[in-house]
Amino acid sequence: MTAPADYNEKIPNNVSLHEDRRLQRALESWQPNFLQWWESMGPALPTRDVYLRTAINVGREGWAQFGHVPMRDYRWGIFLAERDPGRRIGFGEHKGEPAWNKVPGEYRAELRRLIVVQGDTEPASVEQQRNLGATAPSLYDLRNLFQVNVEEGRHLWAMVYLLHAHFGRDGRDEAEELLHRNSGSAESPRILGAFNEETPDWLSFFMFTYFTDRDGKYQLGTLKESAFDPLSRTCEFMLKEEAHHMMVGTTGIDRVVERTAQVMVENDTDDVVALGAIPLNVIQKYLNFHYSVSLDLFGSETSTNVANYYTAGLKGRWMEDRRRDDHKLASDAIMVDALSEDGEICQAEVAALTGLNSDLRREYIADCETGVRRWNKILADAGLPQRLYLPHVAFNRKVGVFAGVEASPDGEKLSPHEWAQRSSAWLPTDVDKTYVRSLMQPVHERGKIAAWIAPPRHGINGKPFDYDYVHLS
Ligand code: BYC
Repeated sequence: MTAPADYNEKIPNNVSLHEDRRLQRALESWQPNFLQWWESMGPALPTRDVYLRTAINVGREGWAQFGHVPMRDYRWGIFLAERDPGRRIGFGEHKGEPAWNKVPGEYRAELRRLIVVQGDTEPASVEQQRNLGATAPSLYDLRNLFQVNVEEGRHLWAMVYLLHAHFGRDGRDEAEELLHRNSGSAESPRILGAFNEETPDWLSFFMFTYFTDRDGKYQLGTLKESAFDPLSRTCEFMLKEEAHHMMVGTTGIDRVVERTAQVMVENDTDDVVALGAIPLNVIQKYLNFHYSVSLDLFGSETSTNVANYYTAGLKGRWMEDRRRDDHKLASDAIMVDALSEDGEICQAEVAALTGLNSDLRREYIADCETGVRRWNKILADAGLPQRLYLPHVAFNRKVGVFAGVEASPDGEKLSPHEWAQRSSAWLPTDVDKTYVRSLMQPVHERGKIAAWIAPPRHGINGKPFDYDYVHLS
């Protein structure tokens, strides 16, 4: 059984932290550094309090409590999903053996690496979103931004707990480093590419929460399968929080598309620039950018790292227990994206183990398509013929087999010269970005909303749209 959440402690937790004084002291000495980081790199807009959800236990029902809280007093805690004492490893060469509660010496470096990479993305996203509060389209959206931010902060705590509890001095050093690397920094950038990009406007924010947070969902889904039970339980609970981030992205883009469609129909024009909405081709360009940098987050099409992670039992597949195979994959094959000898985009058969990044990316792509269908339904319902689409997997890639080639969103291979001439039709230009930014005038008045986005269908936790979600200071 998991201990009930203890809220009397300095660090709320359900891991009986008080029973391990050394660990508790180590985490309590990391806490002021975290708070200092939050003050200097977290949300810049000054607020008195925000209507936030706080995790209070991990049970199926009632795990969250809602209320107005000053953000600096948010109770970032350590919560692991309930322990199943009989859990067995579901894949790899240790399949069928009891799950591990301690890190096996031979896998220490790999596990630490996975936890550090995961941990690094969490504060990175908070840094990327630091200045968005100043241009929020409504108090509802402002509140959602801050909710995402505090939960990414909690996810950092989740990874730091694992590092402190299971990796000794190296783990503590890594936990410090997580606060020292910064998104976009020239000297010490965040580890993965997408987390060094800017999130300068709310269209980018919604695209980020749709496409990049969704990579988080899939990566956490594979780590939830891990033989290392504390990592598995941590990720399981993080996934519950992640669902809200998905909702913010999906409905955020819904509402942008809805407003654009409305302005197009009312004025019988595609050119909505003078009318204060975001043109569909600009929405498509932002989509192209965020989707392609998020595809990079899955690593190379073939990777011995991922084969080793799987065989060792550290990182499984999405929905591992629903797969109908031997969960070892030693003699299986898989088709992956590739370049032929003459450089054409094609498919190649590789060992299933080395192709696991491709397997996960494929699951992710299928999920991304559901969003596009939703947005196209909004356009169809408005009576418009235009449609959004996901660009080809080779488009604008910086990691993996397509990093060395240029391709159009249709998957046509281009010479560097053609790419230079045509890419401004597919990726946001300075003009597009300047226009989108010009729309980002803050609407911090209760019940009001900016003109470039439709209001949401529902408020948060049963509250209406015009609820006082945020009190500014
Ligand atoms: N940028 O063998 P390869 C989230 C590195 S998002 C820069 O193909 P592998 C969130 C790679 O590390 C989820 N470098 O890669 C979302 C390796 O370097 P080393 C985050 C990259 O290991 C929104 C080398 O290239 N979690 O939670 O099979 C808001 C060779 O690559 C990139 C995870 O990613 C890149 N894009 O797989 C908040 C889960 N891609 O080790 C939060 C943990 C690869 O040779 N991470 N490299 O120095 C992993 O499972 C794997 O490390 C990766 C890559 C999936 C990232």
